[in-house]
Amino acid sequence: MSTGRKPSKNKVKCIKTRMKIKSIKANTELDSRGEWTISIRLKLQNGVEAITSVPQGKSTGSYEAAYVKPQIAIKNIAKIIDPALKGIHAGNQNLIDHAILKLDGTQNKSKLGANATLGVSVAAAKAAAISRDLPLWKHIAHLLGNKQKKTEFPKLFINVINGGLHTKNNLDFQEYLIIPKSKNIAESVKTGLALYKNLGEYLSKNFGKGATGLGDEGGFAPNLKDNLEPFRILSRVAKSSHLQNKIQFGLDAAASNIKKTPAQLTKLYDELKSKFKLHYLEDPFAENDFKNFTKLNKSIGQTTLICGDDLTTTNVKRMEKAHAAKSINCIIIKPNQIGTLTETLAAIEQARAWNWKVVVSHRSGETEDDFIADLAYGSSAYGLKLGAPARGERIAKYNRLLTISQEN
Ligand code: 2PG
Ligand code: MG
Repeated sequence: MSTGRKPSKNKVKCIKTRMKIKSIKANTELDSRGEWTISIRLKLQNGVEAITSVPQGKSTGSYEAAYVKPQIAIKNIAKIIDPALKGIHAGNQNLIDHAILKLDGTQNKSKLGANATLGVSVAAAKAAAISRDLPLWKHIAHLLGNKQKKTEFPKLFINVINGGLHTKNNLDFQEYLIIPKSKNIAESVKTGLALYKNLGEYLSKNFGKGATGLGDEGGFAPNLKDNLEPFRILSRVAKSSHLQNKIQFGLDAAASNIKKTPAQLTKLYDELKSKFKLHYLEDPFAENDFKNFTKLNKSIGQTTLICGDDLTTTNVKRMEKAHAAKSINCIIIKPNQIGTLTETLAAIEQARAWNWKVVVSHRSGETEDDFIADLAYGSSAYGLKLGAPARGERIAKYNRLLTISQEN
């Protein structure tokens, strides 16, 4: 999805000075699961317009900001947000987001809906970037006070085998990830693609054509003999593809949705760690189990990233709890878990101050909006979790990163 209409160079100066919000309208559209979500069209007085659309999770944490039904979000934007934000300068993200917070007035955006607030917040950033004639990632870097011209590309966290709530197979764990080692984006994409394609061949040859059906995030969704079998298969395929030195393995257990005890889970993680050198482990325990996160972080956190998603929900208050307990060394950032860009950037800054690795993430119900690619690159995130290189809504993020690499 494009970020909107781009002005010709000679109009840029005038456009920069007339960045006030003129109108904000929302509409329904479908996400990648065929469920209704919303898209937002924000216009500035200078004629620039930006469009954004909002993703939706399935394995959502209970501490995430609340969505409201699409029709209610649309009404809230028309009746409450649009009249209040008219005339505000789109470059003043802080002012916009604080105005939104004040209009909402709840702890978790339950009045306006985090789908409404995030859509407006991101659309304002997009419109400001267009007006400033900057790529969105650079505008985001400026919002973070980071003025350097070049930043590093995030590592790709590619979900190649799906389980849990994202499909209907027998795997308890939600996401089996490969992480190409390179930060050169074209090389990482090539490595990811090669492994994903060879994995498809392997599954179809060994388990029949039915094994190559896809889950919500584009990874294959076969029934396999146990929860560790995907890594045995991935190791074999990586070896036969001569990619074993070019990738690392990761897992999003999404353990809030798994009926296993912490002791059973810990046993599996120990095996994963020793047999497959697990580099990354997200939500290894349920969303309130800070204690077991802490134990695991203490035992393997030196060499494995122990990452909070449902545990922390991009929310600084939850992050403070995790920090005090030393539960994690890495955090998932999902803008829609908190509901404004300003709060998302605050979470990133806080994580960085604690030396946690930052992994920006998509949702399982995505749209073609490629905003998270700019967010990951503009904030110099360690990683971007973006699903398999299949299906348009995931490919949009890969392609945006490839485009950004040309903008440098
Ligand atoms: C997760 C996400 C994205 P969902 O758990 O990390 O991969 O899934 O959007 O369903 O919460
Ligand atoms: Mg997760």
